[in-house]
Amino acid sequence: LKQKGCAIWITGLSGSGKSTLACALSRGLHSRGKLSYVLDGDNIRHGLNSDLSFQAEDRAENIRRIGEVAKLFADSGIICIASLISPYRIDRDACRSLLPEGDFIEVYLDVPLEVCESRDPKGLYKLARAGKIKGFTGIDDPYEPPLKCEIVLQQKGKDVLPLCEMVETVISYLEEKGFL
Ligand code: GGZ
Repeated sequence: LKQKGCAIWITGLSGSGKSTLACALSRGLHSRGKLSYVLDGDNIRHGLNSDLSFQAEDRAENIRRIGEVAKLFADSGIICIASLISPYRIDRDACRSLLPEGDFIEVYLDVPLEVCESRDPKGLYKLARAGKIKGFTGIDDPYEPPLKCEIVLQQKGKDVLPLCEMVETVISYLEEKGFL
C-alpha cells in the first residue's frame, strides 16, 4: 500500500460547517483515488458513543474514543477525518499525542458564534438561548480555540469561505506533507 494514513481533526462550534467540510473533503480525496473515512461526532454519538452526555467528562471521553479510532484508521493507511466540536484544548492535545508526529492535522473552522447561531440548522442555539438545552457550546459552555494548529480556515470579510476553497486548502496541505 502506497497510501500513508493520518488524522485530520476538524474542530469548531456547532453550525460552523465541520460535517459539511468533512464530507466534501472525503469526496475530494475519493476523486483523487484516496481512501478516507469520516468520524463525525454527531453520528458517532448515535452508536459507539451513545452512552455519553455533553458534560465535560463525557465530552472528554467522546473525544478520547474518537481519537483512538482515528489512530487505528491512520495506522491502517486510511486518511481519517474526525469532525467534532472537541471544545477543550487538553482533549484535542491528548488525541494529537496518540499519533506519530506530523500525522495529526488539526483544522480549526473559525466561524464567529453569531454566524453559527444565525445558521442554526437544527434550532439548537434557539433552544440553548431559551434555556431548554443546558451546557451548549458557545452559549453556556466553553469553546477553547486552538492556540497553534496546522490549518485555520477563517473567513475574510462578510462572506463565508467557499467549501471548495476550504477543501483545496486541506488537500494542498496533505500534498505538501506527502500524504497525497
Ligand atoms: C454542543 C450539542 C449539545 C451541547 C447537542 N453542546 O451541530 P450539531 O448539533 O449537529 O453537532 C453538535 C453535536 C456535538 O457533538 P460533538 O460530539 O461534536 O461534541 S463534543 O466534541 O463536544 O463532544 C450539536 C449537538 O451535538 N449538541 N447538545 N450541549 N453541541
